[in-house]
Amino acid sequence: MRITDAKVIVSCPGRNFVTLKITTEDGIYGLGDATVNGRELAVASYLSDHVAPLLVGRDARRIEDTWQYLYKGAYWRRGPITMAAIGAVDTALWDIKAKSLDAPLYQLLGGASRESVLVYGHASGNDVEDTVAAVADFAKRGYTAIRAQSAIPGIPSTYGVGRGKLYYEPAESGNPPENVWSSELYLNFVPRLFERLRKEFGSEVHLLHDVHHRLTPIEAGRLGRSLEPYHLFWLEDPTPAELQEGFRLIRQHTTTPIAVGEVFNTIFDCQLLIREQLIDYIRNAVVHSGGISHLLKIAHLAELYQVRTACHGATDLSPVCLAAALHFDLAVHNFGIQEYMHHSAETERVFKHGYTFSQGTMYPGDAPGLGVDIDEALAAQYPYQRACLPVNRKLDGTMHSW
Ligand code: EZ4
Ligand code: CO
Repeated sequence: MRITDAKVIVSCPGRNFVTLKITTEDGIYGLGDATVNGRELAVASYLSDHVAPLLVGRDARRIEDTWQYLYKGAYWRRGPITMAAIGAVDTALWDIKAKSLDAPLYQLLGGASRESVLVYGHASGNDVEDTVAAVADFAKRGYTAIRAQSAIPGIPSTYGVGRGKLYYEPAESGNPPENVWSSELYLNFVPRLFERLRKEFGSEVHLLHDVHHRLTPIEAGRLGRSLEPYHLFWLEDPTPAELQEGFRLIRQHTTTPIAVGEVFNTIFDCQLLIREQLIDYIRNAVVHSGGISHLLKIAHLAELYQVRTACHGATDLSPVCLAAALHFDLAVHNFGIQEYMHHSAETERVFKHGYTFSQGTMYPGDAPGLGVDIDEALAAQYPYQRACLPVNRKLDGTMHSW
């Protein structure tokens, strides 16, 4: 089954997406998401200039060999752009293989380990009471796991505070917007938010919170400890994770579960975090971590150490990526939870999908392959629009992690 075409589709139906479409000689095609938020054109060029010419003529059935060919063959290993490109190829080849066998992808990954996939949504507000109302709204929609973020009094802009109820899109057109940050104000505020949320919603609902890489390990330890009475499902990205050893310090100070990994590219970014049981949830995305093939290796390592999976699923991960994640989530034994942010109406029109949401869970559907398609003619009506993620400065102007 030779590959005859590998086409890169860049479009902006509500936001920018990069999609790879691989076609074979017998007419079967597969899709892969290659979107890296704010750096879309770099992956598009990597794919069309450097990868597509290598794919034409290859046997589409040889997924692992193609993965190793692109990874080892580039010489320059790892990195978000390379791994997103490899991830797109890998996902498209899994889609093709599953379609050619007339099976939904999860059947090729070992079959269903559960009936459906637990998901969480993002609730956010401009103050504590606004956030209480947003969490109530998600609970009413059937969510049993809800991430809560609130604007911090005294800081004009805060990560995670959405523009719409179901929709959170941090990228903005033009050059990066500048946010302002104070760890001191944040650390004093967040426990008050979760005290209020537990009072309102009781102990059953799963509450999550994303620190977005903004604290030092000891600050994260303090936050985790101060949130223990409110028993969070997890505290996400408490500190930048380039220094995996930093998480030892967090573990010494708190039993609040820790999740990390949405910016990771490979198993090498998390192998120490997993082997030392410094985290509870590993959040690598299908698109940014080399696709289904590499994510399975991470999940299998994590299983040995009782670390569960929790794929990144923000709005900038396309419906192709979400579908791939849902098949993976349904199949792997050590699945924990899946992030799910609704896509815009334009995105939903361009990407037709079989996955469904019901009562706080999702199901990938039983169509052959990923169960997702792209309307190329419609996608062409939404040309790329330059957009960037924000940057972040402390109150005194010092650059900080966004
Ligand atoms: O900021 O996907 O948990 N979700 C997140 C996301 C990320 C964006 C970056 O592109 O942290 O909202
Ligand atoms: Co996050």
